[in-house]
Amino acid sequence: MKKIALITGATSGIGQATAKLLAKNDFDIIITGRRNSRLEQLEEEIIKSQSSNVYTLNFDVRNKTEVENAINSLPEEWKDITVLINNAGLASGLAPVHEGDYDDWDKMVDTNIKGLLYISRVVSQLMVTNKKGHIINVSSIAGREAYPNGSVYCGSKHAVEAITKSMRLDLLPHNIKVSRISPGMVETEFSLVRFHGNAEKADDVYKGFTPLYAEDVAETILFMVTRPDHVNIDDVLIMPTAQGSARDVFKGNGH
Ligand code: NDP
Ligand code: 8X3
Repeated sequence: MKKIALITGATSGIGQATAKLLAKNDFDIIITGRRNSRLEQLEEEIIKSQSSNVYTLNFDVRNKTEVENAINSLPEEWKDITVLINNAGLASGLAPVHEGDYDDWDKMVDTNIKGLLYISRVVSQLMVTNKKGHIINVSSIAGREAYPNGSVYCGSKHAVEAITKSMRLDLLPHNIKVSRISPGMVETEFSLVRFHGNAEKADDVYKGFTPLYAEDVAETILFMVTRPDHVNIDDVLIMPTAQGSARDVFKGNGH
């Protein structure tokens, strides 16, 4: 077996691009997500075009029993996970706090914070036993800054930033690297999910400038996971050229 990378949320966007790129670069990969047909499609595509092995786990990161059962069900040779990319996440809704939707809030907190913790708990335990590993948490510019109507999403990503810093210290004695990558606007299914499937609203978000693409983030993740053993890239903030802060996007030079 080659080095094994587990990517959460590999059915779309950043996770899917990262799975493909790591498979192209000598990793065996474990792909996860809720939409099983997409996982099957991705597995088939990678196996056809790469020499990498792929293992598929279909679960919801919000359900800690599903998370535990999924990881425990891995064949022994697949439990030697070298890299964990905690990517699964979402924004649901965009509303001021006094009009926020409780279901949206639960989804974001349960996925972005609790889901990330559940999977980290189980996989980091395996890494501690193996005395090696690398965990990359996908945060966001929303983890560094707050913007109107984004209190819960921004709060969840601020939590990811803090959790990452503590994880780094917890896992320091165990030879396990911990990093975060915080992208600005990336054109994926993110806005479609945020606007509850409204494609017109989602498309508008990326009009008039060139956003990041999932592949831009994947390439940076590849760089992070291929540094020598003694190097940990702690913290990456990656933005579109046209975006200077969470709220400052210059429209006019792009597509
Ligand atoms: P996408 O919507 O394209 O992908 C999100 C992925 O997360 C999907 O594969 C989805 O899979 C998975 N996911 C969501 N909820 C769950 C769940 N409960 N259990 C398992 N998997 C889940 O968005 P992105 O690729 O953009 O998002 C990836 C990460 O990047 C997120 O954490 C997001 O917050 C972060 N991010 C995104 C930015 C952007 O502008 N796009 C900027 C900064 C950070 P499925 O639905 O099949 O379960
Ligand atoms: C996703 C990007 O614009 O909502 O994290 O902060 S944004």
